[in-house]
Amino acid sequence: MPQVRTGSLLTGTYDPNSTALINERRDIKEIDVLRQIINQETLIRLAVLKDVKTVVDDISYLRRSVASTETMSSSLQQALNTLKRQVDSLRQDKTGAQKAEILQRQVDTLRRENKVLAERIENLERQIEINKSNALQQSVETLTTQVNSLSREQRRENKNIALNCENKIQETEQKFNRNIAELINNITLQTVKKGSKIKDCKDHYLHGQTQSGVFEIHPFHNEIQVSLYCDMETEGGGWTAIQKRVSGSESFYKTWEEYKNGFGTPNDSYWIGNDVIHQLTKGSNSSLYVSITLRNGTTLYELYHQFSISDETDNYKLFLGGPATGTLGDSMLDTGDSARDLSAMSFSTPNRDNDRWDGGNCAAVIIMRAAWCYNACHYAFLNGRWNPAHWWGPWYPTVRRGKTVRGTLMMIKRH
Ligand SMILES: [Ca+2]
Repeated sequence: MPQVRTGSLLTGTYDPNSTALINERRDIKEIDVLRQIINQETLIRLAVLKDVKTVVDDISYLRRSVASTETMSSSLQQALNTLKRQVDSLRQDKTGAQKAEILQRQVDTLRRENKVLAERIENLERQIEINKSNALQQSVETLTTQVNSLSREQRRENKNIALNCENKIQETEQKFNRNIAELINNITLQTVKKGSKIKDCKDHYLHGQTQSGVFEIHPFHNEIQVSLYCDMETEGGGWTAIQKRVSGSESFYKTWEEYKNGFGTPNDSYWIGNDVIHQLTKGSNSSLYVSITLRNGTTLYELYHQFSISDETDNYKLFLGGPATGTLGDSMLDTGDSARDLSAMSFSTPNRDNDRWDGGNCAAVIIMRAAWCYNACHYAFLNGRWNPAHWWGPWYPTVRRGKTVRGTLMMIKRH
């Protein structure tokens, strides 16, 4: 650094050409140069100071950073140590696993207990359901018992009602029947009074005739009057006898015309006539009652529920229907021999052969010799010759020979 001379400027006089002045001037220049140098140095120093300060600041910062880093490092170290200790502790401490295992076992135990509890809950729920069901069942049984009890009571009540109804119905029916009977009697009486004809024995019976005997009927609803025997006692009464034999006084060896119109006497023996039988049985259902009184006093009978004959143009064909009931047995309808069954057979007389026997006329041969609805020929035949030797099969096989017969009766009654 240059030396500065400061004394000359403050002392002497001013002489621009003096050596002193010249020296002064030279010194000023030097001072200026110095000043410039100083200024430059100052600037440099300032710059250096600034740099130094920056460096110092940097150092300070670095120091703080180092300190901070050290602090952090220390903290990290501490944390690491802690972790190490924890790791060691974890490594050395087996109880963790054991605790885990214990915890696992506890968890398992709890699970099992939960399962047991769940099962218990389920059982309890089932028991509740069962109890509910039992309660319902008991309720249903109780209700059923009550219903049954009510039903029994209702049935008893219904039975009583039914009995009462039945009694009332019976009473009503009886009253109705009585009224009807009275009405019929009144009508019959009025009919008789008006001159209308009684057509059969049932009319007489309904008119109040209850004693059997000979009556007169008007089967054709006109003036033609027929006398005949009415049975008012057998099977409810009202039976119209179409054939009656009590002795051998009347021969039944008759012609077609005689059987058509009838013959004999109502007090003894007779045939009512085929036209009358047809008239009485057409258009309504009738029953046929046959009886044979034997010489020993026994009377046998057979009742056929259905009976009628057609008219003359159809040869008075017989229609017979069951059921057949009685003590004679059936020897007309279903004999077991189709050549002897008589239903659907036409009427034959000694002078008119309508039978199914190709060998001749059943009504003309010596053991019959009387009219009948023959097939080829018969097991039942009530018009046979009274000569005991010549009447075969009045009612075979129950009554085989005419010699055992005391009397016969054929009666009809409309339903
Ligand atoms: Ca023949």
